[in-house]
Amino acid sequence: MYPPPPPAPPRDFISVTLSLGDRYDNSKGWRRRSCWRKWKQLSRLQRNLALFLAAILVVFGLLAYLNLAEQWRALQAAEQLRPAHAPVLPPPQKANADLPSPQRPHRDPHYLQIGAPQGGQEREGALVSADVPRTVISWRGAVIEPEQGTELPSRAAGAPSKPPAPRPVVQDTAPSERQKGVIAAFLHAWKGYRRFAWGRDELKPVSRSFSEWFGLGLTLIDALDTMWILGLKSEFQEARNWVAEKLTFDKDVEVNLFESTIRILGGLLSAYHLSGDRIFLSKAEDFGRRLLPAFRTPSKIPYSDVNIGTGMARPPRWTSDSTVAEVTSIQLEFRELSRLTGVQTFREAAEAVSRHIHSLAGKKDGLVPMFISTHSGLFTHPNVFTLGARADSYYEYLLKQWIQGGKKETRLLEDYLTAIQGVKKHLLRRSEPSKLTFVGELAHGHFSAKMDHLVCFLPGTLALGVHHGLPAEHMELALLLMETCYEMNRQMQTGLSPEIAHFNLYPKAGYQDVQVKPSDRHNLLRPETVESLFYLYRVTRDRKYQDWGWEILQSFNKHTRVPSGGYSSINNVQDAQRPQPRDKMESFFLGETLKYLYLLFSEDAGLLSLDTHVFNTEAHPLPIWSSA
Ligand code: DMJ
Repeated sequence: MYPPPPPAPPRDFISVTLSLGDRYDNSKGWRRRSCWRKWKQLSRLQRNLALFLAAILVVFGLLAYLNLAEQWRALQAAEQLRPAHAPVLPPPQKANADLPSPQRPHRDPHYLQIGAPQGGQEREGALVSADVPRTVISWRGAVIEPEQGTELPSRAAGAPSKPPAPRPVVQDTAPSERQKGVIAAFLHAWKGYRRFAWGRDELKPVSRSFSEWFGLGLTLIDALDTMWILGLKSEFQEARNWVAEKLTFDKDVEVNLFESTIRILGGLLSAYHLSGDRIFLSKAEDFGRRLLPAFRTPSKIPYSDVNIGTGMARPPRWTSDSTVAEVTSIQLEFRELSRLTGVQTFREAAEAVSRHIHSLAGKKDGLVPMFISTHSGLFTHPNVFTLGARADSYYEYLLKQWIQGGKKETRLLEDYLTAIQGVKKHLLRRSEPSKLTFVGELAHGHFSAKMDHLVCFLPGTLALGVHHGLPAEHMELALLLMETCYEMNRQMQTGLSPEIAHFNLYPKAGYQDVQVKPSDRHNLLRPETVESLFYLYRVTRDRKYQDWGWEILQSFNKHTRVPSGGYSSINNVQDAQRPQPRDKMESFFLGETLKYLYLLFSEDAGLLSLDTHVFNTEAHPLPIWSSA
């Protein structure tokens, strides 16, 4: 006898029985009943499991659908910007085996030694070029989107015909003593760049080498118009020849859209404007085309970075957002490029951004947050407001675009006026003990008495607005802020401003108005204070502004000048004995700081008059259209 079978264990699984012999009845009623019966036979655990799996399937399905829809929208957006003509990049080539990586340009290649250009007076002692080619490496074949940075955007029907080559602009009178001081400083800086960093992005004056950021001769391009304005003809000609013979954008390199627009595009456009040499315009157009893929995003808010060889664009590595100041401070350059070339795509892409931001919610009395999503086109990290890093030139370009376009685009003026009211309402305070007016920051309703040196562009911009007919009360604020920016320099042992200042809000015995944290006490040779001094002098003709600028130039000479050539940013503005050079000369020292100093010391208000020119945020003068 067999023992009786044990009781059946509880069923923790789903069993499916295929009863092939059963009569097949395909009626809907039978199927419904059968399914229902099977469902009832399942244990509670099995039913819950099945429901859970079904829910997961629904969620995944929904996500996949949303993702597909997003990609479809992005494709349509890209389609609208896609140029009509065929790509003009050469076919892919093999990467040069000598290069450390075929994918990315290497930075700081200290092992490479380079020489000054042939034929100049600085050749003895110059290092010999290792002559490693770093040009076209290829685009990345199948890995990348097949959109090349050099595709030709279509010329919009009815685009204006090309304007005639501009008339050259130079100073007729001999330079003043102080202007000669600026020329000497420029030549000293140029000597270092020419000897140790020729054709490279930045000079490292202490180590007598160079650093690369984009690998596009950044300092040389940024300095072109300064040489023209300072009357340094042979230096300009030599640099011009480098642009004509050596500068190529056929490179697999990523550039930051904003930085390369204001420095390279702006530098080339103003060099063209001043000299009338078409090589600069043709380089500018080539470069501008390679930047356009950055605008191919779902929202048309551009990505921060774009590869000028492959046409691949992307957000920064640490976020999917772009910086508000960056996406709103490229319009002067793209609009001018459109005017000169007749290619409307440049203007349309850049203006779509400012129009979008004009109508965007999330501002506080005209003040904008610092970040914006390229995906949704909405501000992110809301309720944080500053006039410093990441927001600064948004305000500057509202005013300057309005001026550039002949004061017709009232939306820009309205946004600017509203924003200045917003600054007054939310960000202005006075410090103790000297009652300096400063611009602080607001984070979620909490005021911070912190002001970046970058904010020192504001007195100059306010004065520029007043010159163009904006309210006189803006000038009152400009005068007060100029005083503050000067004090940010004067109160330091070196006479040079720290990167960030904190202001005393309450009287404290023995405390000055300006306090500096150890992490903020560096100086990068930035231009903002002297930029504003230039505007203030043009508008008021008060010589104290020239004197203040002269003091600052002396401080640069005393604490940042490197004997073998060049100037270096420093680590500690509070230690005149040991300012600690950081071994880097930023390109804007030549592009902006020295140019504004030279113009500050000029008595000729007609030299790059504020009525005929507008300076981009890298100090490159562009014509005001009504006067072009
Ligand atoms: C420059 O590149 C420009 O002036 C920009 O607007 C801000 N940063 C530097 C100078 O400080």
